[in-house]
Amino acid sequence: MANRREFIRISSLGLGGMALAGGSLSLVKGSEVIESLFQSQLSDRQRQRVPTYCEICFWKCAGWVYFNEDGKIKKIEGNDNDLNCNGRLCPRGTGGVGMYYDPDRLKTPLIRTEERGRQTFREASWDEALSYIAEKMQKIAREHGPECVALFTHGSGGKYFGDLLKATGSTNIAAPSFAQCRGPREVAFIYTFGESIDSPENTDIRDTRCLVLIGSHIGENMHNGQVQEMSDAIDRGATIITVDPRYSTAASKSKYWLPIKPATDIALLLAWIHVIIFEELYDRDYVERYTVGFEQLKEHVRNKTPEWAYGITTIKPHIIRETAREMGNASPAVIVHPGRHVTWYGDDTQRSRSIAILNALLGSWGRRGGFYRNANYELPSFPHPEFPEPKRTWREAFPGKYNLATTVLANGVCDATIPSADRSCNFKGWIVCGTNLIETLPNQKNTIEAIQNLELLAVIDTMPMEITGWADVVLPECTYLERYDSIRTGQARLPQIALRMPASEPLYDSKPSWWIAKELAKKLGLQAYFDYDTIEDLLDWQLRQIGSSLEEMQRIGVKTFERDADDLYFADGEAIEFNTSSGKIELYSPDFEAEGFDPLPNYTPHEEPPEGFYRLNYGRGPAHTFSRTANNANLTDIMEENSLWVNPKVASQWGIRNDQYVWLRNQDDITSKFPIKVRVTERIRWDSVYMVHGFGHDQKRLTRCYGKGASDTELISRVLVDPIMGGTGMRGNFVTFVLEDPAAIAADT
Ligand SMILES: Nc1nc2c(c(=O)[nH]1)N[C@H]1C(S)=C(S)[C@@H](COP(=O)(O)OP(=O)(O)OC[C@H]3O[C@@H](n4cnc5c(=O)[nH]c(N)nc54)[C@H](O)[C@@H]3O)O[C@H]1N2
Ligand SMILES: Nc1nc2c(c(=O)[nH]1)N[C@H]1C(S)=C(S)[C@@H](COP(=O)(O)OP(=O)(O)OC[C@H]3O[C@@H](n4cnc5c(=O)[nH]c(N)nc54)[C@H](O)[C@@H]3O)O[C@H]1N2
Ligand code: SF4
Ligand SMILES: [Mo]
Repeated sequence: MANRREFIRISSLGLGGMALAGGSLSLVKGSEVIESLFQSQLSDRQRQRVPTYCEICFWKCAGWVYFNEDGKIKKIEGNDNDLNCNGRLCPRGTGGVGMYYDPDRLKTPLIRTEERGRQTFREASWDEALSYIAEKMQKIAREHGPECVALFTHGSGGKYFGDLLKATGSTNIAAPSFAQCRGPREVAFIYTFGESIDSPENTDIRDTRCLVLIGSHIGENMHNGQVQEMSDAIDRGATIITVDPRYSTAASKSKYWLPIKPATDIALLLAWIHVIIFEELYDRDYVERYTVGFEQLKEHVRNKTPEWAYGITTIKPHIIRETAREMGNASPAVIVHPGRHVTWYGDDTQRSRSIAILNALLGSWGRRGGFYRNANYELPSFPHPEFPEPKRTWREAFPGKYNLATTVLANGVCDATIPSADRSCNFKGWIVCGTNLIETLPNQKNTIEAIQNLELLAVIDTMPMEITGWADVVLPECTYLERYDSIRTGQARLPQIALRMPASEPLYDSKPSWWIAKELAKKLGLQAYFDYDTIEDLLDWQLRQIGSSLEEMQRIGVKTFERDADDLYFADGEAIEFNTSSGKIELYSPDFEAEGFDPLPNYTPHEEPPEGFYRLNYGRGPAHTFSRTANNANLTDIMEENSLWVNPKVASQWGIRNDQYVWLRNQDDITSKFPIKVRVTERIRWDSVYMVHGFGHDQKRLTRCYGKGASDTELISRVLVDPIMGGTGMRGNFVTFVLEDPAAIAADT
């Protein structure tokens, strides 16, 4: 145990840790050597291994599940042939087994017996629970129209519920991975390069000479292949430039750390563009061949000098110039990383546009060491009747707004659930699969008000998370280790597919999403859309269309195909038609202009923390994924609670000691439910405090994580909505310290 703890503690220091993670996995492999001496004594089950891909985060690394002597799940290791992980899982992926063995799991279907918000349920059979949902869905469809039911989903199972919803006549399928996460960058890149970034990102970090991170804290953000490539790039001498108000793990590996004043990144980006244009550091040939709008851009940034940006960002002019030259010298093998969770200040699409423009000037899109061209791989869909045309969509709730959003807004559906006189239709039913909306959407009061107006809230989850406490019906899904799911397709340097299959029968009375959706479809008379007996039939049919089979994939786990052509990068002088209005890379965006938005990004100041308050900054911890791992024994073992990073200057002003517990109160007078332990550190600026997201759970049935640490979400009551695509900027909240237990103070008065 000490060893494992040690390795993950060190690996939490980040990149160097990745190598250690490899080391520790070879420790595990060492024990296999001993095991192999006893091969003859191994049971058949022990000799087998079963392919899976990880569901602990959305990088979806492919791996193998191994078994104990008694045939029970023992461990998961990476699949050597997998492009997302190269045979090594991150600590969370290795710890995924803890999700399967968690005794707090949801075990049977549940139907509410008391008011919403409390875990007061009675057990129900699947038949009863599904009939309950089907009847409510039919009632809503009759009285308001089927499009008044929405699906919120994050993760694999959502696919099947998505098909079910479309079959009913609703396309209102929302995911927090858009408007709470990467939406602004996708829209920015679509309107610059004609393509979104998507996941895994097509950043060619492996071959880069200069990587610029604007807040992306790779190393704490543990997206596996990306961390490995960054670690390799550092070993090969690539320059890392990190812009972050916090001394992140990535900052500690960087040649330049720019401790920017929060919320001012656009000013820095414009100054970089200024230097790159006026010092002629840009890729002239690339810009002439592929872009439009250069002259307008040049005029736009003429006065955006490093001296101008210094006053805003606090980054010294010579550092801005030096770092711009580093980028110019590395061009085109340079990446200004587009980030991932980019919903920060409400002008996020414009910040992401500045990043896209900078990459275009440096000629990095489509170039080795910049952004490679994805090989996308899709499987044919199983034949089904055409989905009915929906009569209305979520967009009608927001006439004239967010026209550039490419996915349904989770917060939009939430807002449109709260009755309002000027809306023709409100949402009446939510199906929620694999997203803990209470902790995921900002402004909890709003989320709860929306839920209180629902006629149906059905939640499919593996754990009794906060969202299940508000449900009318809770359906227990089995974990990813106990089920088949869709074949993993997606994008990478080479086309590749991966299989997930059950390593165990589902424990308790839990079921996989595909089964739940199919059974619900039967109750709704929509079985024609799920015209296969088992998921094995479906997967085998799909795999045979591409010359593989379920049997083959069970044996090999991942299958890699050739690229159609040798086109990972643009060839020299290649004629490229970009999927934008002009067919070129649009430095100046006429589409933004047509929608009434700045065609070139501008910096606008944001509100500063009031006296005695600090900006609430949050991010990822390497050992956890949001709240989904909060109760996982293997991972709580490594990190049990989050802490609050406080600058020593601030700590001494307040007389706060290291390890002292404090409560936080925000600008709207919301106080954290639980106290959080202070970590006094120079690694955070004096104007901000920082915590890892995913803690402070208030559900007592989560016995391991109940009350551990504080929730950032409950303090994010102010939302800065991006007018371009509706993303929810969450970093405009300010907190102050409460040193005495607020409950005790309240009891006293
Ligand atoms: N271990 C682990 N890894 C994960 C996840 C996880 O849950 N756990 N989640 C995955 C997902 S879904 C996502 S979207 C990504 C998110 O990961 P990223 O996209 O890399 O990170 P962000 O959350 O955008 O940014 C967090 C960083 O931004 C800094 N920051 C805050 N304010 C500012 C500012 O004004 N300017 C600048 N320049 N920086 C600022 C913070 O100090 C922090 O270091 O991580 C992925 N990887
Ligand atoms: N305050 C704040 N809010 C944020 C963020 C933040 O950093 N701070 N980050 C934002 C970002 S980048 C993202 S991507 C989103 C992530 O948002 P979510 O995906 O909602 O994140 P989780 O909190 O992990 O919730 C996952 C839920 O899925 C359940 N689950 C896990 N595995 C399974 C499964 O196999 N089947 C089913 N049915 N359920 C399962 C878990 O128990 C949990 O309830 O949050 C966004 N919201
Ligand atoms: S990065 Fe880690 S948690 Fe995410 S899929 Fe890969 S192994 Fe799983
Ligand atoms: Mo995300």
